[in-house]
Amino acid sequence: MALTTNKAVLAWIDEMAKMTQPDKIVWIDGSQEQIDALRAEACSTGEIEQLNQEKLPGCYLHRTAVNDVARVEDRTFICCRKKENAGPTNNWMDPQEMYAKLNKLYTGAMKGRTMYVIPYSMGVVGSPFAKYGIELTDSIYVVLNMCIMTRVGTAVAEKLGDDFIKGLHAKADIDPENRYIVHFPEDNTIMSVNSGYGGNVLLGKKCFALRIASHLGHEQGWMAEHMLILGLQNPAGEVRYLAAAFPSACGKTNLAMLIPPEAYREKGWKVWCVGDDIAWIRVGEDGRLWAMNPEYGFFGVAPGTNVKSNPNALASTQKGTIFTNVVHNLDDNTVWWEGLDKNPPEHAVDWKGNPWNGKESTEKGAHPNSRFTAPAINCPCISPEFESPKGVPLSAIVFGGRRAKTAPLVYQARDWEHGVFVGSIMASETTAAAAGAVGVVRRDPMAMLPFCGYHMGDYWQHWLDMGKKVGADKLPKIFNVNWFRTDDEGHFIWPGFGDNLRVLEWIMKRAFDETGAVDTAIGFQPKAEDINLEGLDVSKETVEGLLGVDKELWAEEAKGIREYYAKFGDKLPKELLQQLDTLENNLKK
Ligand code: GTP
Ligand code: SPV
Ligand code: MN
Repeated sequence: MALTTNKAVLAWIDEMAKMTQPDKIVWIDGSQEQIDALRAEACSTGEIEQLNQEKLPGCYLHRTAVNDVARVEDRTFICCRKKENAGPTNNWMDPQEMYAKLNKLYTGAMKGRTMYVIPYSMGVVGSPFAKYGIELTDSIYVVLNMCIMTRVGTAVAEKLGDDFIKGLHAKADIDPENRYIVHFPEDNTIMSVNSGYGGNVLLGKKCFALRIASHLGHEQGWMAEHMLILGLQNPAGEVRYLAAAFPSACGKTNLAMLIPPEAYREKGWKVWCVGDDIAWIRVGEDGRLWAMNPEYGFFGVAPGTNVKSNPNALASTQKGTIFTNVVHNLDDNTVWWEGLDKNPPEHAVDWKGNPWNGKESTEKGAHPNSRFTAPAINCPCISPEFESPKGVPLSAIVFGGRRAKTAPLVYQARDWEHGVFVGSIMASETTAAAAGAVGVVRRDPMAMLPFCGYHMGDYWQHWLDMGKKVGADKLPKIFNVNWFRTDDEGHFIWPGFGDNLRVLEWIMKRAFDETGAVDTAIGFQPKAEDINLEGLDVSKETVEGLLGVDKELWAEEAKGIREYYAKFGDKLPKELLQQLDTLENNLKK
């Protein structure tokens, strides 16, 4: 039975059903009974497998098709009416042409199948900042994931207005040649076909909460960003908040749930996780920038997650979690992935569904982009502000990427404008989170290259405009970090993970004018002795090296930035070009 009487909603569902021709339409009410029934049905068809319910209650395993394991950026489109509004960083096609193309792929795609209608909310249901959507899908896996990642069901259906975001997903034949992830920002519509992988099919996440939402934010004066949000509690008991943008698989989940080194814990330092992937940022009543996490769960990278690197993430996955493309340990019906421990199972099934012996195989058992979908409330350090509708006030914004060389451990932008420049010139090595080559350095402004739903030049201007609106005295301070510098043998020099708190401490002190800095060619930097190394086997000289700015490498970098900026033509804000001139002049000094 339909959960709403909203005519616009019902008419759209009717239209989509006529095209896709499902046997049945089922509304998702969010009840535990319905979730249990869907889990049972998906287990009976092999779509998911129930794991050891004593060790991992409510946990399930799923494997995607082997050709369908990551976001597909070259098949992701922004279809606004004017090509120029999508900009040089997005794929574009004329909306009418794209609708016609998709229509063919969707026609009859749900024959013999069930269409599930998922009413979901991004943000706390009923809060002024929540936005609602409906995802239509023929995948129970998608339904179960959406029930973890977003707030789903009857309460949302009651709130649906005519401005709800429409999402249609059909697995079709999982045909990579006909896979499309398409956004029509002017129609509040998302269409995804021929995939079953997370970022391509959980339409509330990257499609809505970033691509569609960034477009809405541009029109309405707020921001949707690819950022974690955390609260840093200091020994005085104060909690100060920051948001950080790192590209996919570059450490957001890990930083958001960080456990401080022992010497810090003893003094009372603690990190509270508000969000690990997406931040919606607005000007609050006090005139400051406030960030809220529109999601309800974590879709986190499994490999590398262990009791040492991220115990809070691991704890989050011990109940009510769906694992995708990890190793199935047949001995005790649990899961495993590279980097979980040094004890891979011998009797196991790998992510492709083949028998796998972890002691003998030279092949990876879990896909490098294998993931867990875990309820946020499972996280031991989830912030008391997680369900606060207005979010938390930001004292700092941090950008960062994965750079073997060039980018130092940390530096601070001189002011907001410089900070926007610092975000715009971000570059990072590509990871397994997107299909294609891994380890190639590319520009990824604000970690939004794959997620900005409009012209990147307009997006940078929007950042500058937000800064003017808030004003210097109330703006968060902007920083850049890099945990990934390597030595000549390719090993990471900085220990990372929990020890990143040592850098966050400096960042927050700077944000509150509690410590000094050195003015360098690229911005403000700490002296090596300003980074607390208590209890850490890293020398001051090593930190000096990590903070070092190689002027030759940076001059090369500046050249690359100038070439990159040229792509944006008239839409490149002149302030950013001036910042680039300043950088080049500083490097010559
Ligand atoms: P998305 O979910 O794709 O947006 O990724 P994310 O930014 O949340 O990245 P995540 O925290 O899942 O980390 C991705 C990979 O980077 C994992 O394999 C981590 O083990 C590794 N990683 C995270 N933080 C650090 C760090 O401080 N140092 C090093 N060397 N590796 C890290
Ligand atoms: C990312 O790729 O940045 C992710 C995973 O967070 S996905 O949901 O696939 O986009
Ligand atoms: Mn992400």
